[in-house]
Amino acid sequence: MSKFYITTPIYYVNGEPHAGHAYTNIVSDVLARYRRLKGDKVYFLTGVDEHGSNVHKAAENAGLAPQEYCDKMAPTFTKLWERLNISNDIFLRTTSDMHKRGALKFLTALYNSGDVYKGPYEGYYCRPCERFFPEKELTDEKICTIHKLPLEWLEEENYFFKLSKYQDRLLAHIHENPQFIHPESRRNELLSVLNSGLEDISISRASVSWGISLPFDPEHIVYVWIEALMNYMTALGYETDSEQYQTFWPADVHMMAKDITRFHALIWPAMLMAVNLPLPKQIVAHGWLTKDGEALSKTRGIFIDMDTDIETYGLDAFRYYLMREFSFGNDGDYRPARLHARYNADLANDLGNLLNRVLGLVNKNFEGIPAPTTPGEFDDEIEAMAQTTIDQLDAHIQAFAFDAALETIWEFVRRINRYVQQTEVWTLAKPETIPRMGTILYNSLEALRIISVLISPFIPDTAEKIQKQIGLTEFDTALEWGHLPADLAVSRGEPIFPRVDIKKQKQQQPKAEAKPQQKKEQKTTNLVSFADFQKLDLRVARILAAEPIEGADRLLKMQVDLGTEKRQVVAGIAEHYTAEALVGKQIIIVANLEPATIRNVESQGMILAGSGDSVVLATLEEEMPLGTQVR
Ligand code: ME8
Repeated sequence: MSKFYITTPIYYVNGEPHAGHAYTNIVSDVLARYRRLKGDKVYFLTGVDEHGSNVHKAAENAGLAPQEYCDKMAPTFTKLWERLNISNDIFLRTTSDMHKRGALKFLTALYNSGDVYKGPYEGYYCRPCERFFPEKELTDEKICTIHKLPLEWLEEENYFFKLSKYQDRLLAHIHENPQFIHPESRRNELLSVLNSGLEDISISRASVSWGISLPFDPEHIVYVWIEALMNYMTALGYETDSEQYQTFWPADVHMMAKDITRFHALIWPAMLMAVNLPLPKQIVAHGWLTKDGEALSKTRGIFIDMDTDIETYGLDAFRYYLMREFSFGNDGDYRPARLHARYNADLANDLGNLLNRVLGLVNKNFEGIPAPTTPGEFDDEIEAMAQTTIDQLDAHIQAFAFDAALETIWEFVRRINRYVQQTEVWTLAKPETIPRMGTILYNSLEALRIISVLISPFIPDTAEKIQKQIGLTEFDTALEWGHLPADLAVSRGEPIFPRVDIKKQKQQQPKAEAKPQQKKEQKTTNLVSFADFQKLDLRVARILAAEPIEGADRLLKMQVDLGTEKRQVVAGIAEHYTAEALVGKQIIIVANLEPATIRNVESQGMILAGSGDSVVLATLEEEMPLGTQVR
């Protein structure tokens, strides 16, 4: 069994946590849960950073003493982690005794290393960042590039850490350990910082009163960032050299957003080098979660209303959306309309309906789960695909490619939907074919059981609901085909992803692109002649490729094959289908509609779909050759 120690940043308590913090903790939770699933011994740390002038100021603004203020704020974080089903093993507060004692031990060791000296310091300081801006980062306006607030001029006597001394060792470490900083873009950025030269950094503040005094000079308070980094060790019981500390240090993953990689990948390792302790194995940075292209910010008041979305769609849909839609490492804009689309397409349609359909057929035709007695077409392929899905998922998670990981699982979900379709299992309830029907249903349920295990790190509640409905009383994590016992009494419960109240959802959506006026009542008095109807050229076509249109949440651009020619069409179905789910589908197209330009994209035809509260594409009952006329 290997160990896995994963940490999130400890967040400042100068404001309540927001969706950006939620993203970091959900990503870390997925990794922690995945490693537990694989049998690793996991320790998962999150916490709060309670010292420094930043927090002190917030306490003053709130009219509270700093400790009182921190005691009030810390629960806003723990409550959110509970609400988001975060499986952290510890919640560290930097005002705790355990942390303070550990920090003093570390600071003493740092001082004893001989790499700490006293000197004057002056420069421009950003209070929300809690850092001085080096000369080369200063703009003419002397404004913080992150918080867009004016920098303050500070002059004081400080203690310094000889960071510059570690430049070569840091460079060598990063070169020798290519995985040390992830992703590549951040690694390159930090290499260029290193190559341009490191300056020594101040590690104390004489002007700050809220924090931990230096053990070697109580007049000075340790700089909040230096103190905060030590939390990764103090949380394990470093001060007593505990068994926990012996087992889990060094950390396997320090997870964070790209704003604070310098502290973690340069300063923290240099501090550890100075005191001769092992370095964390990997510094992993994700991008910004943005709203309308802007970074969320407590200081600037830019928020995402995650409460409403979780209330509307459920926690698992929110977790799924964040992990599926954002490409880890890059910035991603949060859009409720995309969450809606993912909910309908991936969760309710692909997964929810599959479970419901298979359980419905089992209930109707069998007493409990049928035994797989009668192998047939596609069975081997399904079983093999279960294994490739497991393997590919592992590779994607190792690479922090959570979107690809989920897409891999969903390819399998969609394959099982096709399996049910191709075998026309619902037609097999006759005496001579019922054993085959039972086998197909068994295989579908076994696939769903394996899917439930694979999705459990991402959407743990849903995974449990699926297994309960299949009839398992304890969560079965086995990733071997055939583990599902026959004869289990299935219980087809409530749909796992029920229909969402669309009106409620609509209220939150940004104004959609202008839609042609829809007539409320379609009276049949509006008759057309048969000759008029015959003017329409309706054809069977297949979707070859689909992609979203930049800046239009509801639209998808598709390439379709009509047998004799290929066309591009635009359709307003992005809230109901994802691009991936559409590829390969047979649809019906109005082939002789005048071309139209929608959002600067030419559309050469129209796709037919049922359109009410939800939108469902029209298809033929069975596949037919492309280009077949529909009358
Ligand atoms: O920096 N998108 O605390 P902090 C994604 N106390 N992630 C975001 C985000 C966004 N828009 N906004 C914040 C500190 N985050 C220090 C850390 S650690 C030893 C000390 C997340 O409250 C992301 O993880 O400013 C980012 O790195 C962190 O919050 C910064 O949190």
